[in-house]
Amino acid sequence: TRLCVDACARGWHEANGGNLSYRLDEDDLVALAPLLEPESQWHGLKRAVPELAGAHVLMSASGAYLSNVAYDPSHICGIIQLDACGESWRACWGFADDARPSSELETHLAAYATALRAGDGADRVVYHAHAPHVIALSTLIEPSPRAWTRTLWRTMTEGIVVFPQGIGALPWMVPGSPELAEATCELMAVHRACVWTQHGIMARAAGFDEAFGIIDTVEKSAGIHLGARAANGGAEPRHLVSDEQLRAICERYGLTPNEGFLD
Ligand code: 2HA
Ligand code: ZN
Repeated sequence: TRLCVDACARGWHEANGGNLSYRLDEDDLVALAPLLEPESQWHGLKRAVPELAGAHVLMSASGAYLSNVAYDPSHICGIIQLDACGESWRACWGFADDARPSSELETHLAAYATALRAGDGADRVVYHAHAPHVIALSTLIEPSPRAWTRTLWRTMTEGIVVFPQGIGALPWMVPGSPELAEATCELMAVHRACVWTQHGIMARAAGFDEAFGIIDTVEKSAGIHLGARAANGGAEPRHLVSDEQLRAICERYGLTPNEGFLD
């Protein structure tokens, strides 16, 4: 709820833009057991996620306004359970009045599967936001992980501290499509966040604060870059953090940066 309120106040979720999910842990399941009433009907997934066999996931609903989460949680989101093979899901709580999980459900599930395969099993939150400066910058720079990572790392010192593995970036793709899910997950095996050109950004993290924090840092540095560029007549700003300085930050804070993005 806190994340949704903060993110909506920042203008990241116009209308039904964006979506959010949380993979429940054992303690959550014990606490919520009295509330869970599985429906009998199972729904097949286009792409199976065997890594998530039997998992329960809280997911925002299709068409739901995230700004309403605090007032009307059982319509705005719901909990699904995956079957023992990770091939289909059924609703266990919420999704009142025939609401359905977000169109990005398969992207979220694939992101959890990717995190588990990458050894980041602690990642329990996947979050997608229509962050305006990210979208604006995506109309100016090429959709490559290297271009995005270097632009942001060199604009604001904190960038490499928050996302030392860099960020992913994809060219424009149809929202909610299996192609977008597939391409996002490939990049999110390495990066915790992935930019969707002219659309927004998706992140995976251990908790809600971390997921919000990654997107907030990317969004803030994208905004600073745009402002600096505009103040410089549209040209690339002249005084950016150097590769030597980026390495010095990593040394000081014991970070292992993605070497492919340093010169
Ligand atoms: O929830 O943001 O990408 C609507 C969307 C789809
Ligand atoms: Zn979106």
